[in-house]
Amino acid sequence: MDKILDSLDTENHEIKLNIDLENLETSSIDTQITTNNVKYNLMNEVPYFLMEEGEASGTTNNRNDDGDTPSEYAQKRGGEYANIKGKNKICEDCSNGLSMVKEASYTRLCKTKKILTVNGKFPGPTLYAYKGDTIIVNVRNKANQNITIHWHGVKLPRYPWSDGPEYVTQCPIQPGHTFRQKVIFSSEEGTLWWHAHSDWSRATVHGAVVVYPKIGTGYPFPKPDAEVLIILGEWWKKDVDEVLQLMLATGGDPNVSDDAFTINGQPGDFYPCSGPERTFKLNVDHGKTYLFRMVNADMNEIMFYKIAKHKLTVVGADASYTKPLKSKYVVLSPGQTLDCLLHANRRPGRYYMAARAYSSGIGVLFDNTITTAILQYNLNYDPSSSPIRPSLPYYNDTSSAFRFLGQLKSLNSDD
Ligand SMILES: [Cu+2]
Repeated sequence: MDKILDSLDTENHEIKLNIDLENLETSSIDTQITTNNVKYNLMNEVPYFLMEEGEASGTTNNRNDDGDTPSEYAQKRGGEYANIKGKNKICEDCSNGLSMVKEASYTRLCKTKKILTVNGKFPGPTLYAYKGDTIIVNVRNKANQNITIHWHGVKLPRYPWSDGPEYVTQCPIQPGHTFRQKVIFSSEEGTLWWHAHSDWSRATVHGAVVVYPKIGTGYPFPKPDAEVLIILGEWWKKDVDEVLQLMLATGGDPNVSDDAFTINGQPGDFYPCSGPERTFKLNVDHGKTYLFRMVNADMNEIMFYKIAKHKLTVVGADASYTKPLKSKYVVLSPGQTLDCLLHANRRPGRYYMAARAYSSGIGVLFDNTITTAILQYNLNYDPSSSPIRPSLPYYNDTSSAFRFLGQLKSLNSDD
């Protein structure tokens, strides 16, 4: 059995975790979570990399204004650091420390197929860190194809050796092999994502990265009551490799027939052969504020996203804070992330959130369908009622797309 060790070094502000790539239907994984204070000597691991002491890694001399080390501060905050370790458990049933047997395959739109995943999850597991953390990730490739894992939007200052793009910053990880990589979170704060960076494998091999403010600091907005991941993705009925090969052979656009967009892995209520069990549902409490951590993990499409009767206030993009921007809809380019605040202050009930592609190219094929999920107020809705629908911008509404994008401003900008 394969063993996965995940440990947290609070003194050195490091998290270590393993992720396994696997083809569903074929693998079982044991996961063990331990906490210990193993000290990693990064300089020994990467002998050709020169880093000035304390720089970028965020692992040394890291004290807040009160003089606390991260672990001291974490104790004051009720073990918040321990919680983040718990969040990084990338097993489904870790109650015994050693557990998790993965089963089978994914079914969407009445078709079952094997997909490449990390730990059998689609979307993949979320990686949590604090700004300044250094994370060690062991990737074991149990698939039958080469793979790399890329840390999208992580600057990795002066450390490009494990950034992911195949044959650019690293060789691919071959089937059966393991690659140990270091991810340095220096100035990023907010939401990012990780994904495979070999051909189209990222279509299913991806997940969110959440970077919290450095311990001792906070958000530049009132702390939300809770946070929610919203990952926009796609479901291809064909094997994604087939889609890619066909596209390359014809020189045209990817075949988009019968496919779907997804919200957190689910197409929603309006696709043929989809329905309530294939719809992501978000329960909210009236009066609370939620931080939506949004990722557009689509291969190619810019997406409009909107929640019926609710506005979103954008407060960050690509792990940088923005000036607050209140909008009835948001636009995310492929690969982009947004942090948005949602105030659950509308009449209690059920509301659709929906996303569709923006496409203005004449003659360009694209998937002109709408994916949906449901926002519903706890204890205040009739589960049989039909949610209120939002009116999304039309697919070729260039002015709406650019109006939104043009209004995004850095928190530090003058205007
Ligand atoms: Cu990327």
